[in-house]
Amino acid sequence: RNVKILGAPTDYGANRRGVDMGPSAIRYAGLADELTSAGVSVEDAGDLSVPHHATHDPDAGSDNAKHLHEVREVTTTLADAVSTALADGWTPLALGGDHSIAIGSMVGSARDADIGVVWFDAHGDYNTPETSPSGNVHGMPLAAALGVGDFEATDWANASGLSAENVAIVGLRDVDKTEAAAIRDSDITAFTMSDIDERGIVEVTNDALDVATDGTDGVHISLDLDWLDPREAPGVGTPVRGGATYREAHEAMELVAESGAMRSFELVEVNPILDQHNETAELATELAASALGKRIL
Ligand code: DIR
Ligand code: MN
Ligand code: MN
Ligand code: MN
Repeated sequence: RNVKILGAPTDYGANRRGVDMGPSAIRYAGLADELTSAGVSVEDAGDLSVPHHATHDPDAGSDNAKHLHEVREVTTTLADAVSTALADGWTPLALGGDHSIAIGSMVGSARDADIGVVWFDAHGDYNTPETSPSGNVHGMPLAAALGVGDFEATDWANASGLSAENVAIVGLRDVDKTEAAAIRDSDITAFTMSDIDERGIVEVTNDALDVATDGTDGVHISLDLDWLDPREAPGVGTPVRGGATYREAHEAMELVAESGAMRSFELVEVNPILDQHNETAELATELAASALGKRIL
């Protein structure tokens, strides 16, 4: 496999600063070497250009969807980079940045293909501007890509080759009230932490991969590091207790690799400012290696 690293150093979708340093933190943790040792050939395309905080238009967004104008710029840039990388035979690996970058990953990945998505996250990320209690777009990327609610009118945010029947969320444990109802009413398949407790990570991950591969050309894997328990991944903006363990996370990523279905990939929400000794970025690089085929023996 050939992997193209695309840095997306943005925090416009998040509730706090610092997540824009995620790409640097993940590179510093040794991502390229880790992937090379996993037998993957890697090219780092550097960071995409992201609107500068000092120069963006503060009036361009609204309280319902903060910095939506900047998110749109990042989305368009990343979507083009992802679809070009795919056309050139690469597996794109986007480094966030907050989870709003997933809009660009999905739009790009689904431009010339039907895709599924497996979304590893504590959160549903299915808010819309009208349901979001925070106005932060990192809580909305699945709704944006699927064209739900207000996002029906934002063509740039809709992933053409993606439908809700092929989306599986894994590890839910912190969902807003209206968002929970919307997820239940949608065609998304959602596996909560309780499902993992009851059925185990292997069954749940394989079910999620079945949902995402059913009738599609490939799968976008979105890994929000807050999927893991904060004991393993403290450097995230919205930590929630009771997340996936270190071993569960590796096992899930190994199953992703075994499925052979990965089309595109992203690591998001690593915030080194909130971290100690860059451990969340180090964990992200390890998990990326497992998802791309690294094995113990
Ligand atoms: C919350 C937090 N549901 C929101 N979302 C996060 O702002 O919509 N997603 N942190 O990863
Ligand atoms: Mn602003
Ligand atoms: Mn998320
Ligand atoms: Mn999250």
